[in-house]
Amino acid sequence: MAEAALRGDYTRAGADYAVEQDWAAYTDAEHALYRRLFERQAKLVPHYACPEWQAAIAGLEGVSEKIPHFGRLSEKLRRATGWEIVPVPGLIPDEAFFTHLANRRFPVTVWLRKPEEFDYIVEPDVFHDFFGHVPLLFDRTYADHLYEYGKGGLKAMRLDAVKMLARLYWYTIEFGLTRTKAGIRAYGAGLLSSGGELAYCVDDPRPQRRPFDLERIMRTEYRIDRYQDTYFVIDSFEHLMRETAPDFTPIYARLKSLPSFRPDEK
Ligand code: HBI
Ligand code: FE
Repeated sequence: MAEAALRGDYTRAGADYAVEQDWAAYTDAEHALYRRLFERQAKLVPHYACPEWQAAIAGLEGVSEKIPHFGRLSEKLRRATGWEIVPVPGLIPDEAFFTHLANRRFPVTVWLRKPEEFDYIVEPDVFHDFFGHVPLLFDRTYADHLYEYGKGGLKAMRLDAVKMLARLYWYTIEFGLTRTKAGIRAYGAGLLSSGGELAYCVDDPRPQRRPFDLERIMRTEYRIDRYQDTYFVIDSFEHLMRETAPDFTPIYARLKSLPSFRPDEK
């Protein structure tokens, strides 16, 4: 991980890359920017977020006015699904990331974007990580999948297959869509926290929406700097859990020698 290119303060991070959140250090201006981000998404999520995300955010008080206090959130989260939040300076190396997930800890970045990054940010900040990822950790099936994903990540490192597994994370946890009784909805954190892509991923006719297909996902490249050309749609978190239950070792072995697909490939 080229930490030099990252903006967070890694100097006080522990071996597991955990830092203190230092909630008192957030300024009123930062809380106000966070509130504006929250208010923008609050208009969109009733129409585009999956029901599980909506149910979870409704149960979290005080998270719309100020940057959430991770310690208080973790107390609630532990009681719900046994997960907790680990404050981190930003992106952390794969092994640390997978190890946290495999111990039911979700890394949440402690810093907030700058006002000029209101519409787009490259690295995940506290708004992306909290608003996009944390509510679904209150859903038992989703949380169990992420726990399995973390253990699978450590195994993928041993098998030199992290690139394929990272695509699974990208097309589910970050940019996944799900069927619901009311139609297709977003559950991916990159979608839920995005001012523009949240409506685009459901409404726009340009991107293709493919049924969840593990091997296709593992072979499909992705771009981090633009809206997705392809979304994969699960039927439910139980469906995602079932589809990713098998041992990936033989799949990695088979896919390793096959060409990948461009993000927009039909
Ligand atoms: N670190 N803080 C943080 N958040 C992530 O989502 C993250 C990471 N490090 C590695 C990583 N994601 C990817 O390698 C995985 O998605 C595979
Ligand atoms: Fe994310």
